Amino acid sequence: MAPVAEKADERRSANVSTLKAKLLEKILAHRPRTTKLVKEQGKIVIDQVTIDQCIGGARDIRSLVTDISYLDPQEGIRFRGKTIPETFAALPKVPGSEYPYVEGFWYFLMTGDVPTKEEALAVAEDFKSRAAVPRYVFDVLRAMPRDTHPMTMFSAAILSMQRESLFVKRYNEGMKKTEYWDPMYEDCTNIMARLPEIAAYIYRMKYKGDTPIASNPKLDLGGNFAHMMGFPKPYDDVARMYFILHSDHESGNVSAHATHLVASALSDAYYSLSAGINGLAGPLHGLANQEVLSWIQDVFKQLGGKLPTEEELKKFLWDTLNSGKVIPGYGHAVLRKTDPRYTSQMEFCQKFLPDYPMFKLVNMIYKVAPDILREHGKAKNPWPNVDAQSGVIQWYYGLTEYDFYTVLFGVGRALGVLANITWDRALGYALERPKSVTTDMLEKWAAEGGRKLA
Ligand code: NMX
Ligand code: MLT
Repeated sequence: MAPVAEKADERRSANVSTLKAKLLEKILAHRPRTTKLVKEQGKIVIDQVTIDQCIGGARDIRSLVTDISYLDPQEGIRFRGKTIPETFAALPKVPGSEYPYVEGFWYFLMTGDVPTKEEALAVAEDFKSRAAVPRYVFDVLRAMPRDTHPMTMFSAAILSMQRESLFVKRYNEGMKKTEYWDPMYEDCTNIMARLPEIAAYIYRMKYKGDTPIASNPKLDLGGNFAHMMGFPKPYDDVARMYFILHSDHESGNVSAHATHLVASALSDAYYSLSAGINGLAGPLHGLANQEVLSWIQDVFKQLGGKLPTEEELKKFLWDTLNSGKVIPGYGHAVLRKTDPRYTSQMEFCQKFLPDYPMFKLVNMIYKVAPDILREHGKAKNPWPNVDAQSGVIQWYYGLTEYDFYTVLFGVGRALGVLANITWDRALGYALERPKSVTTDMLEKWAAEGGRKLA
């Protein structure tokens, strides 16, 4: 039996999507820039590496390239040059909604151009033609113990589809390097089209008595996701907002970097995204949104379900820090101000759930936590990140199974990392292979005042 992606590819072969045609145009225009940089300006120095960066997680070392998003420490993320409010304002909106088509956002991330409504709708149609999840994926999920973490299920489901890879098929047949992007794009689009149903299936199977809801192909990605999750409006808007906000955070974060690293070995998009999702599952990364909710629940539990006073909250924060734990949802490796993704969700809450006690508590934490973190004296950034706010919205709309929150992050993050690895192949980015050194070497170079560069 031919893999599902192959069949879908045949169906579409006569009808190259406008997105793919635009992408090719962009790739052809971009390639000479990369070639010139490497061939003519390749030895120009743009950074240096210190011992603390070497031991300390390569923080801030400029050694990755992406044009899909850029994270400024003060301003926050820009997707393709646009801030979050600019992005939401520019993209075509789903009828009856204030939020854009996720499919239009995919077009935007891939090409850098804001799509027209027709172009966004063409992507939505293209996604629908690719959306059928192979049956065996559900069998894989069903074979796992029900108490398996949903991120493990999500990653395994993605990996299980690896036999569908068109990149592998074309690679084995033999293709030119300049063609790599094409089957990569196909794999990435096939995956993106299927993730909402896979995520919703995990949710309904694990938490809702094994009652999956069939996809409604009339709906856009966000609307269909809300439908398959079983949540009424305005959860469709929550999904659209959430997926777009979580999509991309330049290339150095763990999920983007892991995806890029694995893809750099010419591993296909299934292997690569599964790796990225595994990175997202760590508590210092995407899992923090689940941690925030369980931590907030603890605050309520300890205080008999009522909102704490400022003093009680301060004590709770100090108790958390003094027990050796981090304040989840606070701090960031790059940002040095409140994450604009936090602000965007806060504005949503102010509009739709201003009096919700959990939102009030999140605001109280925002008021006291930065000063406490400053006094604590460790975190370089005392301000909240995206995860400090996101769970509250989910909880309000009935998604209280917080173990699932990182899967939502993962569906959104796939938009960014899949667009990135398509471009990696388009621009022929190399196998990633940094050089390691030994502790003896570091000690020797430290004693000499630095490594002597030839
Ligand atoms: N609470 C307590 N301590 C903190 C916090 C925090 N929220 N943030 C940083 N620190 C500590 C950190 O553990 C480190 O301690 P030590 O020297 O003992 O190892 C010290 O401050 C310096 O860390 P930074 O350089 O400020 O942060 P780094 O770049 O290493 O890590 C995070 C960034 C985001 C991992 C870190 O701020 C953190 O652990 N935050 C809480 C978890 C979280 O919210 N993660 C989500 C990140 C966003 N996302 O979605 O991925
Ligand atoms: C992300 O969205 O990936 C997180 O904020 C972590 C990061 O950027 O390092």
